[in-house]
Amino acid sequence: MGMRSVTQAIEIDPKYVKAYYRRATCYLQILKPQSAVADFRKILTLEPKNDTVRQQMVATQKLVRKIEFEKAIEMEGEKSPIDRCHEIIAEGGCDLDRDYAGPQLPKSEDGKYSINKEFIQGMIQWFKDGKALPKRYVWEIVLGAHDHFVKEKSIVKVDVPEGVTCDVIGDVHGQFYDMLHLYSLTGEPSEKHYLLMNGDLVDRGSWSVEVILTAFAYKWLYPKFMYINRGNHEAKEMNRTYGFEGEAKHKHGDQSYKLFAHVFTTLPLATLISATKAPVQPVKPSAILSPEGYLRYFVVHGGLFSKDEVTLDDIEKIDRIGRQPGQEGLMCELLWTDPQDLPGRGPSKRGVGIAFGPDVTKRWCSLNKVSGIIRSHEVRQDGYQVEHEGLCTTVFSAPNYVDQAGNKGAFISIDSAGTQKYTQFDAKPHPPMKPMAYVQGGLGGLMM
Ligand SMILES: [Mn+2]
Repeated sequence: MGMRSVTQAIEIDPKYVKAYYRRATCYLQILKPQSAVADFRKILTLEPKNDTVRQQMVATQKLVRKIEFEKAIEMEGEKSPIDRCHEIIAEGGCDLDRDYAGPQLPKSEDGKYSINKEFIQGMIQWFKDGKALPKRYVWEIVLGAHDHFVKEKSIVKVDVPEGVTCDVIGDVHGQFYDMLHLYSLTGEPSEKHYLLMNGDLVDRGSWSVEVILTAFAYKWLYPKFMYINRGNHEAKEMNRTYGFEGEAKHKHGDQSYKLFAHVFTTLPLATLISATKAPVQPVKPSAILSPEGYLRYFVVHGGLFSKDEVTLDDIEKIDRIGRQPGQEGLMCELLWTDPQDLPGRGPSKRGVGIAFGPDVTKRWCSLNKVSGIIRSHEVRQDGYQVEHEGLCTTVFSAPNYVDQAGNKGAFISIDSAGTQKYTQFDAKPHPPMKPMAYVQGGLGGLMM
């Protein structure tokens, strides 16, 4: 039941407890905890002895207070987490633990860390053994990746030269064991093989820290072979609700979470992947090619916009660093919108952004000379789905999403002629830890 139908159910029967409960859950999911509290309270007037609901109301009230508190701190203008981490490191406040016995980052004579392939392979094994990196290494990896993200534009332009392929990966959502399986299929990033992860690496799955550290470590090592777009879950208000904040603080402390949250704002918002030679297969007369006559794809987590005239230049100019996507505007729409079958635009089923029809996609691709869009953000049973007359493809890479959707994962390989190849894969077993295990206040079960 969606928000509109539960509200109708309440109007028909104002004592319909289940409908209030369902609506409270909807409010939590669309990040309106204040409204959820009101519905919980209504249930308690009808069922004063419902302790589960009472606990959920108390946890939600705590969440509301926490959000207000954090807003107040933001107004006071806290120091940048990047500067603060550098400061703590310089003061000797984040040295390596003496008894640490895991993989070692190379260190130069002047005490600066760098990264190599052996470290990443050792780190992945270390994670598989259920172990954590020392906080210093976490910071070095996140700061190392950050230095590359801040240099990238809000839309990154990647050309695929002869002999190279670029694989586009959709949502991973903290499913570390599935991501390792996926990497075994794609291969790791290299000069012959680029990877683009299209957002929503974190939240829901309970190994989000391991997922994001692995991706960031590759970005640090191979800035020109590894690319990461921001998803709507690389954002503070989502991480607070869907587990990453709790997980990061639990594993590496408050300052580490602040660092992650800031670096998420430096992730680019979209990537334009361009072929560098003519299409090999004859393309349809209606195919849209770049000004040079090549195929090129606009890769973004959510999708297109509430208005038609948005250009690639407009996206490049978005001032993203330090900013959250919010509830409206270009950044919000890039990260949140979904395609719909009907022409035109419709309301979002999520309560944020809009839904865009096949005609909207066609007009936008023609305006920008883009051959198609590749987006993620929604589970698909086959791991991918081609819609909007071939102009809009969804790719999703979390198989058996949150341990219950039963879907396949998929990724898309693009070669130097712009040919797309889809590969599907199934879920792999993981250690016995439920999704959303780190959601604060025991609200995880409500968010599934
Ligand atoms: Mn998403």
